[in-house]
Amino acid sequence: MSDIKTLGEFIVDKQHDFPHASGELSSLLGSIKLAAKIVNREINKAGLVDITGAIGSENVQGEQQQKLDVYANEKFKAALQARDQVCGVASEEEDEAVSFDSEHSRNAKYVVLMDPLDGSSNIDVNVSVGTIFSIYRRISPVGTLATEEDFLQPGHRQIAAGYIIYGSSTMLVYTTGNGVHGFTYDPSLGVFCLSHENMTIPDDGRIYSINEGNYIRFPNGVKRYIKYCQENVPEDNRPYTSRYIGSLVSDFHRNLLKGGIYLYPSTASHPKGKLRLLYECNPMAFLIEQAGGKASDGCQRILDIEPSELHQRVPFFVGSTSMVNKVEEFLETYPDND
Ligand code: AHM
Ligand code: MG
Repeated sequence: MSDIKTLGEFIVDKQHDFPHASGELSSLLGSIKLAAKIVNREINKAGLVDITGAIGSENVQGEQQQKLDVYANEKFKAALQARDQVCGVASEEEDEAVSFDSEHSRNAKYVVLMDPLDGSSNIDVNVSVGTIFSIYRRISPVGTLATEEDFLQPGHRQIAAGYIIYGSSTMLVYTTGNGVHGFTYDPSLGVFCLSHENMTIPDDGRIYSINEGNYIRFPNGVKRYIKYCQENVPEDNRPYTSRYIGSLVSDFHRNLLKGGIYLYPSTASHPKGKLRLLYECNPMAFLIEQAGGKASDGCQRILDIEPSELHQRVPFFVGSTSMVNKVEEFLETYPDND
């Protein structure tokens, strides 16, 4: 029992690692932890109560909102608003960023960007989904309402990021820039327990994750890379294994543990890629770099991209460093107009 370390204890222990050690970030992470437990409870009984399926509305990006998307969004927003550290949130499920308007919210120092339930189309078929979050220090003066510039910061300014995976077990994985740490939820105790300290991704891997149904409209370099993955070169561990769940958090988590690459390039239906820079790609990029891997849009480091809009999309290549380097090499060698 004495060997068990809870997320709460770990955060307090590591408080000196936080760039702005004051306990505020610990408290903020505490509210994410609480919302995660509530959402986890609901997901676990998804087949039993009337919580699966579409709600009949679309988000600003024209996607069908699922009941659980909306539920998770409300729970995370409420948990973040309830404490005094967050002045505003931006979410995949909100058209605009939300500035919290109360005296203590105006005095708060942080903004949170999140995808409250990523991969939610998988809920109805009992496949793992996740929550992704990203935390920045605000730019606007304390004492005022959060403004757009607080949310449109490049990823290298993140001070914390993480995800919760609601899988065969539920895990919370986060970084504050001092390594990546994973906690498994023990439902009997109601606590997240440290299970994966200092997670690192192998420099090379043999798993590639991509929706190959879109192959015909992929950029040339990606097509060539897929063929490269499939070639029979045993001394190079090829052919690689293809694994695609269609739930970013799950695909990312597996590749982080085993080594591999996740790719979502531009496609016919998503010419700029499908995944959102601010609350999907940036937090995953921060995590992967902290774990020793790499994240790129094909030619540029994800964390260096200057965002121009809240729901901006980018092509996304993330995982083992050698594999991401290889894709970049293919994209450069085989441009689309050759
Ligand atoms: P969502 O935020 O609407 O759930 O979309 C993001 C999800 C990712 O989790 C997943 O990797 C990807 O979309 C799957 O897309 P596709 O079905 O086009 O392969
Ligand atoms: Mg999403």
